[in-house]
Amino acid sequence: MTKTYDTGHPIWCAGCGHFGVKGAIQHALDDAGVPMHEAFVLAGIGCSGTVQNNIGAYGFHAMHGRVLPNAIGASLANPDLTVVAAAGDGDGYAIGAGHLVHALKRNPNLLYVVMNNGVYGLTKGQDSPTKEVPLAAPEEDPLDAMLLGLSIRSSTFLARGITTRSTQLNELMVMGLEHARQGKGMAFVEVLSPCVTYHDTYPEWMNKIHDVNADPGYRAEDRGMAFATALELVEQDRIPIGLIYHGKHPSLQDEILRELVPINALSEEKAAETRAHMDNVLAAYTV
Ligand SMILES: Cc1ncc(C[n+]2csc(CCOP(=O)(O)OP(=O)(O)O)c2C)c(N)n1
Ligand code: SF4
Repeated sequence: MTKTYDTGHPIWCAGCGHFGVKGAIQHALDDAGVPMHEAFVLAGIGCSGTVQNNIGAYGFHAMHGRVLPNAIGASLANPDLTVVAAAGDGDGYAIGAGHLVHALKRNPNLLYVVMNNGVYGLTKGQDSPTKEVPLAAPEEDPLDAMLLGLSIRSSTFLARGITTRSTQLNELMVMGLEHARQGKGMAFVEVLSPCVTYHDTYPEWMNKIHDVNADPGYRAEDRGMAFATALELVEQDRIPIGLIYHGKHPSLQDEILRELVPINALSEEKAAETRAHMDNVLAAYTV
């Protein structure tokens, strides 16, 4: 017997950017025609961490900062799943920063969406690594995750959108999902998604964004050009948005599964083995 649950209503404050991110992820899944039972959306902890409750897909609530290892495991275990991982900037760029670096290095086939609002929304507005002028350390420069991604040579898809430009955001999300589904590796899409309650950056960010794809001569496949352009913009206190980089590198699945027998957790034999093992583990705790 199976039961299908309706998606729940978001718990976010009215005006929160995360509504736009949820819409863009759902749009990309719909555009690609992914049936609900073949889509898996995982999220970390934070206001951003509830997004999977509101999307028509399997959902998983990972530990704070740990959504990427869970998502990579799922995509390796069941290559038929379309895997989307989502996190906040606190989740993804502070406690989860190490996982981001290594995921970009390994290039797994999944879409990773970070909802950047410059603060820890759920815990009431503390500085995150992307806060422009951190209250606790005003001399620190904010992290720019696109520059970080560009510095890792096996990154293959780096894009940034903003919730106020929904057409562009939808296009980036569709392209990112396609990249992952076609086995080209990890699509990393950061979305500027303001927290209207603790750090309302709508006016400021609308003045600072610069769409690199509108620049004549900008080539997203040229890592050097992407890096020089993004760095120059960041140094001018601007925020580069658009498809920043799109390149090629073997994916983690190419590397791991090329010579090994695929680890398919769905095979009957494997499932029976895993069930027997879990029964033994549980039996050990039974008094
Ligand atoms: C291991 C661990 N450390 C800290 C926390 C507390 N915590 C919950 S949400 C959160 C930050 C959320 O901020 P962000 O990831 O930016 O998402 P947002 O709420 O802004 O969407 C923190 C620090 C936690 N739940 N688990
Ligand atoms: S606290 Fe901020 S991030 Fe959280 S739901 Fe409200 S506006 Fe969104």
